[in-house]
Amino acid sequence: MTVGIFQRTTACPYCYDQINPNALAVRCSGKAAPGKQACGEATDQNRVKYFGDATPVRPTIVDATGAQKLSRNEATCGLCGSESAIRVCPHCHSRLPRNFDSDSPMFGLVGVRGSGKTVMLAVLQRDLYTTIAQRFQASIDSPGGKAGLSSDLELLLKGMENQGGSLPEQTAQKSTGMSIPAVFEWRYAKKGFGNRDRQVSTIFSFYDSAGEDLATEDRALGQHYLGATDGVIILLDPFGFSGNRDLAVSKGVDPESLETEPETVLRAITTVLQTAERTKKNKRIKQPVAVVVSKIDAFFDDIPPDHPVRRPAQRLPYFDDAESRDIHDHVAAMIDQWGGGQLLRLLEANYENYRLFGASALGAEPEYQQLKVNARGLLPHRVADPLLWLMADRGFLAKEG
Ligand SMILES: Nc1nc2c(ncn2[C@@H]2O[C@H](COP(=O)(O)OP(=O)(O)O)[C@@H](O)[C@H]2O)c(=O)[nH]1
Ligand SMILES: [Mg+2]
Ligand SMILES: [Zn+2]
Ligand SMILES: [Zn+2]
Repeated sequence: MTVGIFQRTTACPYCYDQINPNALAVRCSGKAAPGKQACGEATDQNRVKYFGDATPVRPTIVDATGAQKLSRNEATCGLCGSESAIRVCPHCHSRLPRNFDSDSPMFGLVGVRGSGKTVMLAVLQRDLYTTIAQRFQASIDSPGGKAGLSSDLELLLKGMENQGGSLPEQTAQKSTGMSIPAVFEWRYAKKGFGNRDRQVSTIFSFYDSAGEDLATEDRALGQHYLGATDGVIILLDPFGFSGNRDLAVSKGVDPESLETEPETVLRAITTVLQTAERTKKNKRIKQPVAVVVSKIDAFFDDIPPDHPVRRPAQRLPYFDDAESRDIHDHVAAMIDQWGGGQLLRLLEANYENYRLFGASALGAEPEYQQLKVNARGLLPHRVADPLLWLMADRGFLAKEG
């Protein structure tokens, strides 16, 4: 028996469980039929179980036996008669974007504690809504509303932008469940044959892990997350390389954040990815992996000013692959110089499709111990490049060069 298109499953961008986009749960809209009392809002046990979220919401629609009605589009509430097209994940009850289907790729972000994930995500979120949306004439928004990580990131960004901007505190390891990831839907008109536009859409989901979730024994969540992704962004802390250790300490970087070397982190992530993908012996990991050296601003002095690693990102509505390969080569040389030759060989041996990037969320060095943004303010540098590469790699964005 072949599995038809209607049975195809894909990961929920919120809980990463496999779900069938043609059999989703539906939340009552509360627009009751005449003469009926609309369903009220109450704590949803699935939301509590998955995210510890007790926000009152209307119930999901059930049939006469009490089982959730599963639908491709809409359903009628048996209790209040309201028709609803509010599609939610049958497991975690998160609202799914209208265009959610089995082709929606999922991208993830991982990195060890202190590598700059939280700062990067906060800046990337703003970049997506502003410069990136403009550059690609795209409409980018957050379909689930701005709950969870999305709203946290917005607050953190504000804190960084304020006078005497403060950097986020260390992201806490979740004791139970996970926090709600930041989910984005990106829609735009893609130039088709004969210059005819076609509306295309993709969804991506970023989960801000505490880092040690992925690089230690407790790998279950990491496994679940990376098993669902179609591409991964790995953040590497340049200060973690043996050759930069003294420099980092002299700058006042927290020595605790330098304990795990990038190579150790990559080894752990590689194991998680191999397990998640069930990579066969002597085969390489298939997911495209963008390996990003964060905090590249701290090394700007070592890079010629006219080199693409230091030049601001393009404003043209396509991904410049030639420039990106140029950056890749330069970053590889820098990593090698910092004592990371082994890491480069690890990448080459285990990944079918990877690309190196240099990015900086802050753009200028902070006061590391005081957790203060540089007095020049936030100057993000190439934070969207890895995501754009992943999208271009899937043919979702135009690629040139
Ligand atoms: N120089 C520089 N330092 C950064 C940058 N981003 C983060 N950092 C430093 O790295 C620390 C940890 O960042 P954070 O985002 O909390 O890391 P996370 O643990 O991976 O979430 C910050 O407090 C900063 O000191 C950057 O773009 N440039
Ligand atoms: Mg963090
Ligand atoms: Zn879900
Ligand atoms: Zn109802």
